[in-house]
This record gives sequence, structure tokens and C-alpha cells, in this order.
Amino acid sequence: LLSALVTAVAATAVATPSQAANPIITSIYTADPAPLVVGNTMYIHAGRDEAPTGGSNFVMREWHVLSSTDAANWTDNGARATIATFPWAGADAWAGEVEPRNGKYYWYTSINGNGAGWMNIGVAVGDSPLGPFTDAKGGPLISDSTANSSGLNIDPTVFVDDDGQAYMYWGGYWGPRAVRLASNMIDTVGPVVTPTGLTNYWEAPWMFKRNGLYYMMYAANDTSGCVTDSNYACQRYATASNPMGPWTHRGVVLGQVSSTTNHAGIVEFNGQWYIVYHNANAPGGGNFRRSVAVDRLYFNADGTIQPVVQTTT
Ligand code: FUB
Repeated sequence: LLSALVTAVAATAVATPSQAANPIITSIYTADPAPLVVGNTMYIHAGRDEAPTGGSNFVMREWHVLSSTDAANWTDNGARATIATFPWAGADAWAGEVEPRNGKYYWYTSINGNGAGWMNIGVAVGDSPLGPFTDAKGGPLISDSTANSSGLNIDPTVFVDDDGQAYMYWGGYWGPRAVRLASNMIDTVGPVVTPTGLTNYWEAPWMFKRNGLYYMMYAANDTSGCVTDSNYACQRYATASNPMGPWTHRGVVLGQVSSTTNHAGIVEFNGQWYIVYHNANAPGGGNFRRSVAVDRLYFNADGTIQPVVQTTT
């Protein structure tokens, strides 16, 4: 009887995992994950890496939606948006994030403007986290001609505050940028500004709020506590009492991963916090053949974040 009881308890423990085996999907390569919780499901909107073995450039033409109801068992729901979703776009299905509002799901993403500047930010809209998604604006939300020219228009993160005001942060290589969004979620309001305090910012911002405090996580590639080789990146974070900053740098959340790029999102799901990121750990993986990983994230009592322990199996 005792051994039967032990077996039953063990089976129960196995049946209720809350931690994925990493990488979570190995049938394709996936990158730039953006987690979103809707009801009892965690969705991850991610680009698909299609570079050949040994490739030295990004080949990205579509975005997939991954989903799970337990953060351990993941389904690839296929390509739910592609470059063709944006009739004005030409290439480069780079990073993005889906933000819900008023029963709609807005997918902000980085994409080549097919002659209208190198990288632009487009926005598609759908009725569910799985889409289908269609171009919401008929052209870029942010393009080279509408932002300052000191960096790339990539990696948008969008956050809707409790009062309904929406904010978008983005930017790669030479500094972050921020702007307010209109309630229709497809127009900007006011000037594009350069937020302060995001120490050693490189790319890939991710904004969220916890216990009234605003958090900004972002990729940095300095060798002052971030990485030992500046071809790689870590994830630093900052906090603020105002969604437009100023920000106060707090430290490194996620150290160097096995891919040169480091791009992550943070989400609360079923009462636990998770960090979703990518690495090169899948069989045949590499810097342009990345795979999404999920790990637990822990906060200290004062709101600071404990460094992530990367699980690789
Ligand atoms: O996936 C293309 C680019 O690599 C993203 O825009 C960056 O964040 C980096 O992950």
C-alpha cells in the first residue's frame, strides 16, 4: 500500500510541472519571444529563424505563436503572421510583442519597409492571441523618417497602464526611444523621447509593472558585469515610478546565453513569474538558429529581481 501511495504521489508531481524542458520547441528555430497570458494560457509570440546551418545573417519571414496551459508542455500553433501580413513590407520579421486592448490583440513588430527605410515598426491586429492578424495601419507606425536617426527602429515593447494610457519603447544599437500611443493603439501621441537611466542599453526592451513599480528589462553588451565578450549580450533591468522614466538601473537579470543576441520577456502565469528568452541550445542551433527557453523568475521582498538560473535540459 505504501509503495502504491508513493507511486501515486510521484505521478501527481510529474503531472503538474511548472517548468519547461529547454528549449521548449525544437521542431523549428524560434527567437525574440514575447510572452502574453490570456485566461489559463501562456502564449509566446516569436519570430522563426530560418538561416541555414552555418548561416551568418538572420533569415526571418514569419512569426509563430507558441502556447501552453502549464508552462511545461508547449504547442507550436504555426505561423500566425508573416511579412505578407504587411503589404508595405519587404523582409526581416524581427522582434515584436502582442498587447491586448478592448478585445483586440495588437502585434507590434520590427520589419523592413521595402524601400521606406531599413527597419520600421508595424502593427497588425487580430481578435485572438492566435490571430488571424491583419495590418492595422496600412503603413509603418514608426519609420526612419518619423523617428530620430540615431538607431534602428526595432524591438517594440508596448505596455498599457492601469489608467488606460499606452506606451511604446523600442530601439536598437544606439539608444532606447519611447512614445505614448493613442487609445486606438495604432497612432502615436506626442513626441518621441529618449528615456534616461537605461544604463548600457543595446536593444530588446521589455516593460511591465509589478506592485505599482515599472520595470524595464533590456539587452546590454558591456563588459562591466554584463558579458565577458561584447559580441554577446545580457539582460539588464531598471525600475521607475513613472512609465516614461527616469529609470534607475538595478542590475543584470539574465546573464550571457549561448547565442550572441539576448532577447527576453517577463510574465506572471498561474501565480509564478517566468522569464522567456532564446538561446542556441537546440540541436543544430546557432546565432541565427535560435530557440525559445523558459525559466522561473524570482523577486526579492524589496522588488529587485534575482539573477536567473538558466536550465538547459
Ligand atoms: O531577431 C532579430 C534581432 O536579433 C532582434 O530584433 C534583436 O532583439 C535580436 O534578438
